Amino acid sequence: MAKKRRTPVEASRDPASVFMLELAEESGFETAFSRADDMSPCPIGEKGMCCRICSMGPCRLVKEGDVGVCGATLSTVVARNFARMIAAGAAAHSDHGRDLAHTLLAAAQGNAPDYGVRDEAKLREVAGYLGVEVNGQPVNELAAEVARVALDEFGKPFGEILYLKRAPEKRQQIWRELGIEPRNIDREVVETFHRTHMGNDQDAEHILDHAMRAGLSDGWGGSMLATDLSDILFGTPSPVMSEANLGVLKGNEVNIIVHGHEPTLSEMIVAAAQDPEVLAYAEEKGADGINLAGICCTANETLMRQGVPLAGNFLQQELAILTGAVEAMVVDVQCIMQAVVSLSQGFHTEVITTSRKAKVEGATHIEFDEHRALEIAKEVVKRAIDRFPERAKTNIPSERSDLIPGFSHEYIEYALGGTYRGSFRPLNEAIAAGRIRGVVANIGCNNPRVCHDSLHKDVVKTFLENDILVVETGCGAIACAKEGYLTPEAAFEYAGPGLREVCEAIGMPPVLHMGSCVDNSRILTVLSQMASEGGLGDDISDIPAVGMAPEWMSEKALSIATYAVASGAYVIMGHHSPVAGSEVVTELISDGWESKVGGRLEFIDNLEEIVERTIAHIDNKREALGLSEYDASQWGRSGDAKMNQLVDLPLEERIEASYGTVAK
Ligand code: XCC
Ligand code: SF4
Repeated sequence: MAKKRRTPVEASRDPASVFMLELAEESGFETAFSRADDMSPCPIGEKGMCCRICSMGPCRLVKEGDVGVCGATLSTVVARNFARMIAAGAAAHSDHGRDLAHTLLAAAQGNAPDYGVRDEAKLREVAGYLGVEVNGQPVNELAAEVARVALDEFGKPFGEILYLKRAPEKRQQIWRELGIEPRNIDREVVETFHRTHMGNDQDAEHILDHAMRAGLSDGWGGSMLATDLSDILFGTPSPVMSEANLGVLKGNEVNIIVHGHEPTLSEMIVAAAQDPEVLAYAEEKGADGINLAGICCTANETLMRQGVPLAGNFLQQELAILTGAVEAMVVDVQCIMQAVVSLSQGFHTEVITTSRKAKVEGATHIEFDEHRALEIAKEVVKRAIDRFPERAKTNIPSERSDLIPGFSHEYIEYALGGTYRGSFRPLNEAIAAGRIRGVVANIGCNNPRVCHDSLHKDVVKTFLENDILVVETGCGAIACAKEGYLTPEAAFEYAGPGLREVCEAIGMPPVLHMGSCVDNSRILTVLSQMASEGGLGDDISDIPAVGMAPEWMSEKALSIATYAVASGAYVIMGHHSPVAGSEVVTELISDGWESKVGGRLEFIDNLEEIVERTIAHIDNKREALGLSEYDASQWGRSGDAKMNQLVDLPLEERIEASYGTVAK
C-alpha cells in the first residue's frame, strides 16, 4: 500500500527548499524527502535491537528478556550497536584529521607546492600542545615536526593523547580514574570493534564506558587535530561576510557546488576559479563568471575562511541539482547521498568524486592528489565550464540570507578581550551577572524524518529570547544562517535584553558560527578556557551549557554527542533514539554516565521538552554555582544606539563597523 507523502511545507521549513520540493513533485523527481515518506524505518533496527555481527544470526530481539542464539541480552546487543556507531563516527572525523596531517607534512617537505603554512602563530601554538620545541627553526622544519607528531597521535603504542592536557585538570583526572583516557586515536576505534565482535565484551556498562573512550579520541584527538591543522594550512577563521541558501546560485555564471567535508581540495577550487585563464575559458563558453557555493561541511570550511556562500545544508544537496543551474557538484567525503548521481543524470550536472576513499557508481572520478592540487582543481573547474552550454531551463529560488560566520575560539577570545589581552573573562562575567543566562551549542545534521530545519530554527529562536547565547557548527549553523540568525542585527530582532546588550557591545551575532563538524573541537576549547578562566566553577560540567543535535542523522553526530558528554556536558539528541530498545542502556547513558562523568545523553523527540530541559539544566547549573537567578527585567537599559545604527547599514559597512576590515 502506498504511504501518504508529506506536502512540501510539511517536509521543510525552508522556503527555498519548499519551492524546490514543489518543483520535484511536479516533475516527478524523487528526493530523500519522498523516499523517507515511502520507506518506514525498520522497527527493530530503529531501536538498536537487531544483532547481525555473526552468522548464527541475525538475531532480532523484540522485548526485554529475549536473547540471541549466543545468549546475548537485549542490553548487550543495543549497547554494542550503539558503540559501533560511535566508533564509525569517530573514525570518519579522525581519518579526516589524519589526511590533513599528511597534507601538512607533504607541504612542509615541498611535495605539495600548492599548500603551505598560512598561519604561523597557530603552528607555534599547536607545536606547544604537541610538545614540539620551537627554537627558531625554519617554518617548514617546524611544520614537518608538528605533522609527524600529529601522525603519531593516531597510532603511538604508549602514553595517552597529548591534547587531553588542554582539558581542565579536574576533567583529566576523571578520565584517568575511570580508565577512559584515550591512548591513541586509532586504538580506541579498533578496540571498539574488537570488543563488540562476537564473543567479547558482553556487559553493557563496560561496552559503553569504552564507547566514551572512542568518542574522546575523536573530540580531543582526531577532530581537534583536524581543526588545528586546517587552521595552520588555510588560516584561522575570523569574521567574514557571506550569504546562505539556494538563491546564491547564479543564473548567468558557471555554478560549482563543493560538497562533503574536507577543505583540502575545495580551497584549491576557490583558487582555480579565480585563475584568469580559467575565467577566460568560462567567458569563451558564454558564462559571465564562475560561482562557487558549498553544501554540508565543505561549505562551512570554505565559508569560514574564504566567505564562499552556502548553497544549503545536508537535505539540500538534491535540491541544488533540481535547480538545473549546477554545472558540477564536486564531492569529497561524508554525507554525500548516492542519489545525487542518479538525479544528476536528469540534468546537465556532472557529479565529480575526488577522494580515493569515496567513489559513487555513475559519477566521474577525478582522484585528488595533493602533489598536483591546483592542476587537478583547474581540470575540475574546466569540466564544469564545459557543461555550461548544455544548461537547459533553470529554477533558482530567490532566497538568500546574509550571515557573518568565522567565530573561531581564537577570534571569540580576541573579540571579548581586545587586541592586547584576549580573554574569556567578559563572557564568564556576562554569564555570572545573568546578562547571558547560559550557552547552547546547537549542531548537527538534517534528517528527512523531521521537518527540515524546523527544530534548529525553533529551538534557537526560543533560546535567544531567553538570553541564551548559541554557538553552532555543521548543518545546524546553515539552517540558522538561512533564517538570518547569524547577523549582528539578529540580536536586535531575536535576543532577550541581556544577550542583546552583550551582542551590542561587541557587535556580534547572537548565534556564533564556529565552523564545520570537526570544529566542535573549538567548542571544547572554549568551554575549557571558560572553566580555567574562573568564576564558573573549574570543570566543563560546572558551566551552564547544553549541547544538542535536534535533527541528527549521522554516526559522527553520535560520536560528537558522546565526547561532549564524556567532557562533562548535558547533550540532547532529537527525534529518535537508537538505544530505545533497551531501558537499561537508556539509563546507562543518562543517569549512569552522569554519575561517572557529570554529563548525560538523552534522546528527546519533542521540541517543548528539549527546550524545557535545556533551560532547567542551565538554571540548575547557575544555582549550583551560586549565581543570581536569571532575571530578564534587569537588562536592556543601555539603549540600542549601536544596533540601531548597524541595522540601517548595508552588509559590507555593517561588518566594517563591527570588525574592521574583513576578507571577502
Ligand atoms: Fe553531515 Fe557535517 Fe551532519 Fe551536516 S551536520 S549532515 S554530519 S555535514 Ni555534522
Ligand atoms: Fe545473534 Fe549472538 Fe551472533 Fe549477535 S552475536 S548475531 S546475538 S548469535
